[in-house]
Amino acid sequence: MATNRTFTMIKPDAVKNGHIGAILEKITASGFNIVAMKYTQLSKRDAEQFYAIHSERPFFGELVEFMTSGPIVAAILEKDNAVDDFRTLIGATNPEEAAEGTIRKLFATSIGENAVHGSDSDENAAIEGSFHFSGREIF
Ligand code: RTP
Ligand code: MG
Repeated sequence: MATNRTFTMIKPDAVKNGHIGAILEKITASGFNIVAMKYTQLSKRDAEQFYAIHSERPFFGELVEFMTSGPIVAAILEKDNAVDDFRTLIGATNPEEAAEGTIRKLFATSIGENAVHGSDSDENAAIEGSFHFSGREIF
């Protein structure tokens, strides 16, 4: 995957709360192009693998339970400086600390249930994108 891409998930809380449309609107209005997208649900194994880096953290069990609790929207997004610009658009992990107008400020409910995921590096964007999409699903 080229370095002008990032990977995102609209998490189960935002899906349940009916925010898919509003979040996608904000993403595209901010200049991101959707190059892959699917509506799916993570298995326990998927979530444990996806978040393996956090496996020793105290919140890992909760995180896996939450991320498997309902459907998500997974997508690959394209834009110049995609990883950093998307992290700016989503805001801080804890919505109480997220800047005004960010997706987490608008739609997240807590530090655990925080509406969206955004890759934290070009390398992880590529790994996470390939975790969810085959080459034929990326346009
Ligand atoms: P993400 O990976 O989902 O984009 O979030 P992030 O980089 O802002 O935060 P990260 O440190 O990677 O944490 C991953 C996800 O774990 C949950 N979390 N819960 N209860 C807690 O203290 C806590 N801390 C993190 C959040 O869902 C966070 O997005
Ligand atoms: Mg992260």
